[in-house]
Amino acid sequence: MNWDLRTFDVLDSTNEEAWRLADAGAPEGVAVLAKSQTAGRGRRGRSWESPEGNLFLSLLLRPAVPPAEAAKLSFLAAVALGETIELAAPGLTGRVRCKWPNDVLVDGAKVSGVLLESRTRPDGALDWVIAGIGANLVHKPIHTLYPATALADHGDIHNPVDFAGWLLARFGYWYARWKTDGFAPVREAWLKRAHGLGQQIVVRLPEGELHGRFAALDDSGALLLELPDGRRQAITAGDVFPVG
Ligand code: BT5
Repeated sequence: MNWDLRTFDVLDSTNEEAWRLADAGAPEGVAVLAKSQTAGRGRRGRSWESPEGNLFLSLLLRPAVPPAEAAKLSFLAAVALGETIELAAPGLTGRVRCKWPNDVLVDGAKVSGVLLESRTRPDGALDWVIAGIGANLVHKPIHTLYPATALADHGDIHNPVDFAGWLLARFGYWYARWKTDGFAPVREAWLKRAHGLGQQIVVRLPEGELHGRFAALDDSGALLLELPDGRRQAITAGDVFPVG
């Protein structure tokens, strides 16, 4: 992939800028990097703390796949992020995990999140997908849904431009692989880093909580939760927490 990296000092949100560019017809490979964001966002209307020093990067992609396939790109982004963190901070090797569906953890605390947004055409075909990636290089928020960390807490100081370059290379590798070989190798790489696999978890959904064992990740990217009665339920969206 030949990335076209566009850098900004301040943006509302790199996803928002990538969205504007996509709607104006920008091609696949445009990457938007900002030093800070004034309206960084997470999933379901949540906000993403975005002070200068951290990474805020959004990738515009136009893969020729159905929308359900493109939804799996959050796993690809998490794998690429995990590898980039270990490249940037070799001392963290083995301590970087992927948390379903879209987070990367260091020593069990959230260092990074991925927000996928996409648009379909009136005929249902995918028009574009944006992979928005936030990584706490220097700063971490205090009051969060899930404990947070930053690479600097572990003694690893990196600037966002260098980190973005490494991440684009790893994402580009996995994106090419995904286009030729599909989701299976991405799924396998993600599972090697999966946080909580085989363990008891709580899944928080808008309509309530489900308790069970994180049994597997299926071919669609859904988390298979083994309920106390032994049935398996596929979870396609939600927030996962350890029990206790
Ligand atoms: C995510 O959402 O984890 C996706 C975050 C994606 C952010 C990137 S930055 C570049 C691009 N441009 C954007 O506007 N967004 C993307 P979610 O799983 O919903 O997690 C959001 C929750 O994480 C918040 O409700 C907070 O509790 C917590 N949080 C907020 N800022 C955080 C941070 N910097 N580090 C760790 N946790 C944070």
